[in-house]
Amino acid sequence: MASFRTIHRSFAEQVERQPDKALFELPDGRNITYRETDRTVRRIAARLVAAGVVPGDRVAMQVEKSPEAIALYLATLRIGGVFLPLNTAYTGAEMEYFIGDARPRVLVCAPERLTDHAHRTGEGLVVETLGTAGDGTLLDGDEILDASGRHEEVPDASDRHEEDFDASDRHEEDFDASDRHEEDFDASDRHEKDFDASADDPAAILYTSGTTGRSKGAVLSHGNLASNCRALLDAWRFTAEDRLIHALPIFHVHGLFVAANMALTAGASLYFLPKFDADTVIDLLPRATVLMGVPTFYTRLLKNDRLTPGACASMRLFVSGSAPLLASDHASFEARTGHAILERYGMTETGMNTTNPYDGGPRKPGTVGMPLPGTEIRVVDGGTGRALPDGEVGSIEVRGPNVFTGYWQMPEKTASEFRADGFFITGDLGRIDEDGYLCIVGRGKDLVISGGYNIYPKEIEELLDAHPEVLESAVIGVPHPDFGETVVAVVVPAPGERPQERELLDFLTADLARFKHPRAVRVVEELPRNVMGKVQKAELRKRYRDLFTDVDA
Ligand code: MCA
Ligand code: AMP
Repeated sequence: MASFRTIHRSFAEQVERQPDKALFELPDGRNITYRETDRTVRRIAARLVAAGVVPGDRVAMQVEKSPEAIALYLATLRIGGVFLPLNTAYTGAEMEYFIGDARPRVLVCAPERLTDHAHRTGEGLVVETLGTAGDGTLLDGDEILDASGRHEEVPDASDRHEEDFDASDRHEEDFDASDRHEEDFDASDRHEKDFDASADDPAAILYTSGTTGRSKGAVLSHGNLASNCRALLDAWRFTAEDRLIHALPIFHVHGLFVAANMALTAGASLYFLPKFDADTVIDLLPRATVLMGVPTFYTRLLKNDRLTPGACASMRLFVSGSAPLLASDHASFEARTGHAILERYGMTETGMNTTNPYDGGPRKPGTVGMPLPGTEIRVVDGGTGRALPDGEVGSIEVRGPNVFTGYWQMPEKTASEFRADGFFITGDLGRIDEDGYLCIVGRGKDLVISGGYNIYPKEIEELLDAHPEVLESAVIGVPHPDFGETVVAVVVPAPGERPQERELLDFLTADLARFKHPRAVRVVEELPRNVMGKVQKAELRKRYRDLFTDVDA
């Protein structure tokens, strides 16, 4: 395999190239430069090394969005750690599972949540804190660096490697994850100081429920992140001149491995917002060039009268993904602003797979475009794996340097989600249209996507079924004007019981992040089933599809 350049090394190059450029522009008016960010990266890296992190160790983070949280990500990569970001909405029970499964060496939590996690310290785990005001134990003691701002155990940004990636000799096969290396990762014979990842080394674990059951950690390699970022930079013509409005959370692929990675490696600037707010975004549009968001961003922007062509004068690109963008929103947005939103398709396990064209072709509403260079997409008969002719609906499968290395400590599950020829079975259903564009028409997997967050019905059903007044339940997604889809629970009472909606929702609180809570509970006598006894969720979705159509988003 030819050489490649990791995300952290590309960032380091930007530090050298333009140290005084603002990387982060914050709502309070503060700017943080590339050089300042690099210093924070080194500080945190030194602290992680002091906590005992060696290559391959997981570093988990559940903190609010901040520039320091991005520095923590880069620091983890720089010392060979495996970054594990967790949704800030996860509750105690959910955190228990992730920490038990991933066994991180370090957990970084918000200072105010230290007491929730303090008891974990000791069993091979160090708990650190990181706040949003430059506070937290992770940033304690600048003296951890020497007078020149360095630490002997932390590789310096400017350490150059022979094997640096040269864009001019890049080939698709450069990133073939299946093509293993002599120098394959071996934690025992690595010294942190020398750490420079090879393409197959793990860089991050992101939890996703995949098609069924408990959350699984998708292990993404340095090659996955770097190759996908490179492909997107090229596809979307993203450069150091760009000023990106970053309003996404940084614990998912979209906000971290698409938006942040692209800016950090291109040498661009980020308007770094703690969360999405339509007015704030519209205030920033006249100074920005790119926005990346989930469809809910666009639905909400369209409701705002201040969204005008003038407000978008400096913008060159609006990107949507993580959930289907309504064709009607696409059309309204173009009519209002003159910009055709560019829709793309990705997954936690694969990063980005396809994109509508930046130029050279129309951005077609209701489609997710064509495969990124180096990535192959096919539509097959889900049962037999036989390729289907264009136009026919089938199972979407993907192969390429972007596809993850496997689920954390689940070799059998990993094997079952791949075909023998290396294609990954996405669980999405689609067809290729007459122009070669992929259209996603549904999901084979039982999944609800609410405001870009994935919610797995099974997780909620298992909790509801454990309620003493519930015999069984079925959880479905129904259309919602703001979130795209929202969760409805359909419940059959245990004999003689009459469970109340409020009581059932309260029952979920300790175990389930708020965004996963059903927005409605319906109590029924029985669930519709087919002859095989399988619950007919399609029938339930039909029955309740109008529950939220009149809700004012
Ligand atoms: C917040 N709430 C939600 C959601 N977000 N409920 C359902 N679905 C949601 N997405 C709940 C909160 O718990 C709270 O409940 C209430 O709504 C308001 O919370 P708030 O924080 O104010 O919500 P918001 O700011 O309005 O957030 C909505 C949002 C946000 C902007 C759409 O959810 C968001 O940024 N989503 C992006 C998710 C994302 O990055 N997905 C990418 C995954 P209560 O008031 O009852 O307590 S990566 C991926 O999918 C792949 C790889 C890909 O292709 O990108
Ligand atoms: P996640 O598991 O969070 O990575 O979510 C990935 C899933 O989001 C995909 O398998 C799709 O079902 C869905 N998804 C992502 N982007 C799009 C899109 N542009 N249109 C429709 N569905 C999408």
